[in-house]
Amino acid sequence: MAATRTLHPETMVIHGGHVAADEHGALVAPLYQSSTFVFPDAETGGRRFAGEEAGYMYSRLGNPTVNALEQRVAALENMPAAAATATGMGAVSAATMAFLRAGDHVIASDCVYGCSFALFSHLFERFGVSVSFVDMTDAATLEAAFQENTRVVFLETPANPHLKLIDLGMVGEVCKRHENVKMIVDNTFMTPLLQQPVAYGADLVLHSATKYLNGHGDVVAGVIAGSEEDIQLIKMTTLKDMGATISPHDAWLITRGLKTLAIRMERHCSNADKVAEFLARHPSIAHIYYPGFKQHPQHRLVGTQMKHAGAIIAFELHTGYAAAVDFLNRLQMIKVAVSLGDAETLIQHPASMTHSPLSPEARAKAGITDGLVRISVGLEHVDDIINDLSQSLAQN
Ligand code: 3LM
Repeated sequence: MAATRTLHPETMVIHGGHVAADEHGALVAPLYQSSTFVFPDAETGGRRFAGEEAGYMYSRLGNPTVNALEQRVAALENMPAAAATATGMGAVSAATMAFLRAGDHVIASDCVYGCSFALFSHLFERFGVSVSFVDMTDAATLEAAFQENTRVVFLETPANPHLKLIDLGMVGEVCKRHENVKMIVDNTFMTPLLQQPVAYGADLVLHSATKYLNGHGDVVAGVIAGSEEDIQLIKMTTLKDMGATISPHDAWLITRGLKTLAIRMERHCSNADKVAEFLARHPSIAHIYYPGFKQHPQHRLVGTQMKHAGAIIAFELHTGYAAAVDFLNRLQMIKVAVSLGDAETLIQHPASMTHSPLSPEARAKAGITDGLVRISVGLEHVDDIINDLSQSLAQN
């Protein structure tokens, strides 16, 4: 493991972490599609369950193929350990709930993915955990939100759907002033290649691996990276007992997808720069949200905490909801679908899709208007993406 840390990220996506060799010398780590593992004798089984001896027992508790993925992501996030999960929401729920009990308090950034918002605001409340959604672009606002019982600070940067950025170093500094607080960062939009939250004090970094990490639109999954102690706690409590465990087959597919992450991100990002420029110049576009532009309020974080602005763009048409829907319906190549980070360019309407779990008031507070559209720029030739957008906008 230590040696892989010295490799470049482009190499780490291929070689990072320990991936078990098989007895035949296969290049690709085998897929252990097995629910359970046979013990050489009953005493060994007992010792493994007692935690006295290392070894696999049952795939909800651990699996070699899953472990290979976990080690690779841990190496990429520059963290000692990782836990793969069945979905990104499995990662969000397992990572947060492992550190919470009734009476505790969570601070979450005021713009997060719709189901994270729903988990925090609806489900947590039922279990006696209170949540403050705050604007984390301001250190004083964040500091003022702390209570004696705050145990988790959760944020996304760039935020889904409109790419607000949060200064991770500032949040890390504020969190350090408080005891017993876990800083948890959802790094889905960036990938570990564009942003490494551990460098700024994050305790846990998680992903919807459904998105860029897998990158091929054929898996729903998540992953959490952190210290050995925190990851062990998550694996042995919220993951083991609530059961959002990833299937070995999905873990194998993600390990495969990861190999091309670096070259995919290069193309996603260069395409996004050109698509953003096209949209910004188009007369039908009222407002564009893209961290790569100087006008973006937190643009200073691009090139510092982020290596690139990423490949998600949000924009508003002059004419609101009806025009946004008509615009989506006229697209020919670009797919109208939620999710992001796939080879295909995907476009969606946050207010009625990804962020529909928020009430209209909560959406307004988070700045998600009815005219907002979010595009995940794919890997196609950029001219084909722009031509499709152009033909649909021309009819606006
Ligand atoms: C989406 N997002 O289209 P899964 N964290 C972030 C995310 O964007 C997501 C998750 C966690 C979208 C999914 S909406 C019905 C489709 C920043 C997912 C949750 O559980 O793997 O979907 O990840 O924005």
